[in-house]
Amino acid sequence: MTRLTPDMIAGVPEDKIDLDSALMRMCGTTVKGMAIQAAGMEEDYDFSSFKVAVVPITSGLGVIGGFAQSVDAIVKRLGMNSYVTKGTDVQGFSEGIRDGADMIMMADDTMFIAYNVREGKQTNNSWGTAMGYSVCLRNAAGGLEGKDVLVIGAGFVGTEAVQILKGMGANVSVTDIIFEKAQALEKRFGVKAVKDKEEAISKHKLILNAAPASFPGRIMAEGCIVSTPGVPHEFDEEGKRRAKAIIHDPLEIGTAVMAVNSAFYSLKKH
Ligand code: 2YJ
Repeated sequence: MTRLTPDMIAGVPEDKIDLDSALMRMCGTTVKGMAIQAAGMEEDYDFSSFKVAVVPITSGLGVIGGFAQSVDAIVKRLGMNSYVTKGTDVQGFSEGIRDGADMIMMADDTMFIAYNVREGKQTNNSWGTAMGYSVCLRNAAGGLEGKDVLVIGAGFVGTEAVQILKGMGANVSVTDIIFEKAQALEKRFGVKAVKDKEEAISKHKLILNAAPASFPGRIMAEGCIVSTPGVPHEFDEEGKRRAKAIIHDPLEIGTAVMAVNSAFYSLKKH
């Protein structure tokens, strides 16, 4: 799993990439609209009564400069009442509980979760990322029913994406540099494992790239749509020209889906 670096998320708190405009252009929804769809809901919601504590975590490789502040800003853009705890780790968690937070968000080197305190339920970033990028792909493609979709990468996000995209009615193929991992998903979920990644890319107009690598534009199909959460993120000029849309951000799509999904554990009840 790739670790984010401060430079990858540098513009997130101030919304420098203006993801709302980019998603609106490519997929027809705002970030909040996409996240609401990803949580299986339709109408707009006012999340302002929902209090979120973001806890910086020092374990493992430690705090990533700007990470908690980025998560906080993303959650605020959804209209939630968010703040970064003063304390870190268990102290920060305890602070959130003490202050009456409805949700605690925190990440170490392997997991990033939103914990709904009221319901005792967690939403993890692998699912949030796979769901968010699948919804974006579906919206950009005008639906996925009966369409061929390639998932690159059979890790945590890829495994979630395979199931989600299949559930959206797509004919899913999956590829991984370790072919056995793609074959394992074929066996588990009845999707198609493909060995030749480059050939698969050139044959697909709809791609969810859940691997921490991009690919050369010369092998991309004209007019393809690439939903690509992986970091580092880099597509060459030819790729950018050939693609109808390249959907990417370093943190916001997955985080927004986690937060909104977590909030709905409480709000769906009322
Ligand atoms: O609180 C902090 O600043 C750090 N402990 C954040 C660590 C963020 N974690 C990562 O970037 C890992 N790659 C895990 C992310 C999970 C993505 N599915």
